Amino acid sequence: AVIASDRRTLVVGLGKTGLSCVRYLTGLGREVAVADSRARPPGLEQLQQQWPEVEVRLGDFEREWFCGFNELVVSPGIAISEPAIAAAADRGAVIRGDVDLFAEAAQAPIIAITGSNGKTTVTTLVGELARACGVKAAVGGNIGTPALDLLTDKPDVYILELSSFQLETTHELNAEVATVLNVTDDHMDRYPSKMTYYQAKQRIFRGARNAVVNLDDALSTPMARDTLNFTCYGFHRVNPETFSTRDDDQGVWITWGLDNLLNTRDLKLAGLHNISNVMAALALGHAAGWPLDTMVRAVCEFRGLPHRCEPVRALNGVEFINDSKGTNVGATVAALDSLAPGCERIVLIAGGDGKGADFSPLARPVAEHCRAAVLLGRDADRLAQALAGDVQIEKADSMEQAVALAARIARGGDRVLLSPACASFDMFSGYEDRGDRFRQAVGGL
Ligand code: UMA
Ligand code: ADP
Repeated sequence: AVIASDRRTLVVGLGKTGLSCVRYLTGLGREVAVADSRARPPGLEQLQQQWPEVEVRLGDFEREWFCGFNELVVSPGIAISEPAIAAAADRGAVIRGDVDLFAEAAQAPIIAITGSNGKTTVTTLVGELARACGVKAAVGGNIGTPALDLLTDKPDVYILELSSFQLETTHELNAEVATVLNVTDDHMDRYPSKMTYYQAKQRIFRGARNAVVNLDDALSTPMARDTLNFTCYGFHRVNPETFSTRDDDQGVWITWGLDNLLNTRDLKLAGLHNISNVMAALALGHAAGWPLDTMVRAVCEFRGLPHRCEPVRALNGVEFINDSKGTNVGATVAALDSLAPGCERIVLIAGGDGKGADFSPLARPVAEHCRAAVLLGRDADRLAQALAGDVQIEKADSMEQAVALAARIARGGDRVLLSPACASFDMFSGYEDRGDRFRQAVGGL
């Protein structure tokens, strides 16, 4: 490796993450420079006000300049395969992310959660369990607050939601408890293969002491398991030291070993996938050493989050459900399979930016559960191709039109489900905006 001349750290990206890195590094007395490919990145004004001495270069990344640094801290929204970053790495520069800096500095145990779906729900729920157990928790990461901004909280425990992008640039997380909830395709526009996406997620186990393993998804198991303790969960796998479920004449129970912990009708969350999320949260809390009885009481209070299989309105016997956060194929498959048992048929509203995904896994649940699919957004045609022959298909140009069409098609006892299997950025400012527009349209019926 060549020793580069610039002693500063180059912070690449000036979103929430970039700003948190500047704040943290300058707080340590380190010098930084910033690059962002956008002409007007979101944190620019704040940077110029608070740290006027920091050099910022905007627009196309400059290869030569990047190669002058020994350390690059790269935001999750930027691929490390970007030519200027790859060139700096080839010259011997260390490429890391905000979570790597965080892991080095954290003084309290870390509970780390990744997976293709359910991350935000499980992370929020584990935060609630901590609170109920009297444990002071700092909750952040991909869920919203950048990890480095949690350091000043001085908590008893950190609870982090981590994306594959954040894990790619993390060398050793050293989590007390780590989990990969599940792996189905996502972000195929950023990964050359399923394998590289899976490997990024597996990095969460580096240096971990305890792993929480989903027995229903083989890809949840750590690849390197030498020194790890396991806590397992999964449907219908009643055995010692495992969170599971059991059916009897009173319904479905969540169990620990041979004991019934709670009846799922006492949960305020809907859907089978949420029973899986509850088991995951209990397993994480258990691995962290928190008392089961307190956690059981707290999971029964948890109401879930907006835009995730959220009931919006019942009208003429039709229930409208907002699952705008269903942004990949696996999420929509789970939402359909989870919500179908409670209704006659589902009218699905889907479509948007598919991020390069293969839509074919949707064909089976759509054929089984749907009366019709109303499609919108950039990948509506590709989606229609994947579903062709299995179901009535309609196209819409706007959310208002999609909702009106779906309402016309639905019959009493049906559910109208917005679960797009796609990102929203082709038509909306984000999944919240998309879900809000759905709510408004439903309210206006
Ligand atoms: N960007 C550029 N040029 C740059 C830098 C960024 O075009 O030089 C673009 C990126 O392509 C992206 C956007 O700017 O479209 C934001 O990227 P960023 O890295 O600046 O993002 P932050 O604002 O720092 O927010 C990030 C996470 N965003 C991403 O991973 C894209 C947030 O997750 C996270 O909450 C935040 O850090 C705090 O940790 C959001 C997300 O969408 C919710 N995550 C993806 C997901 O959940 O599917 C992974
Ligand atoms: P993430 O943060 O990983 O995107 P969320 O908790 O926000 O996950 O849930 C997003 C969507 O993923 C939900 O609206 C639902 O459709 C689906 N989902 C949630 N939990 C699971 C799960 N355990 N397995 C499969 N799909 C899930």
